[in-house]
Amino acid sequence: MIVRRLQDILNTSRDVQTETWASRRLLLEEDGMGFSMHETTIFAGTQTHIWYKNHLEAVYCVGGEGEVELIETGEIFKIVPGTLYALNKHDNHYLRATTADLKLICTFNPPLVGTEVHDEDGVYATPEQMRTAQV
Ligand code: 9YT
Repeated sequence: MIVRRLQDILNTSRDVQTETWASRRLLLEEDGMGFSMHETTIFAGTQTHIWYKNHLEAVYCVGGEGEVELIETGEIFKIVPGTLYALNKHDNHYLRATTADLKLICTFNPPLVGTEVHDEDGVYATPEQMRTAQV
């Protein structure tokens, strides 16, 4: 059994930060679960372009306030605690935290390998690309 606490991974390679978010990667591919699970904070007042062409992601909001805008249709979905959204169609979108940091629990299939961050199109590299190129 794996038992891991947030405090154990802060300031390690499992603690990945960009200008708009911090992702604490509690489970990764190497843990062998078939998915990864992260505690993610989206910083208030920011917008992130996301397009997971190589992954499915489900996101459950546990704090804060924000919205997802689907780029193809312009639809906007409010995200508050208790909201789940699943990117079952590899949806191209903007994620915004509005008045307060958004606190999210995120799962990825296939699991992230480690230090993935979005490329210029909002995409995370495939596990194979991560392993071979060390993106
Ligand atoms: C919701 C979302 O995709 N935010 C960006 C960070 C990502 N969740 C991650 O790598 O943990």
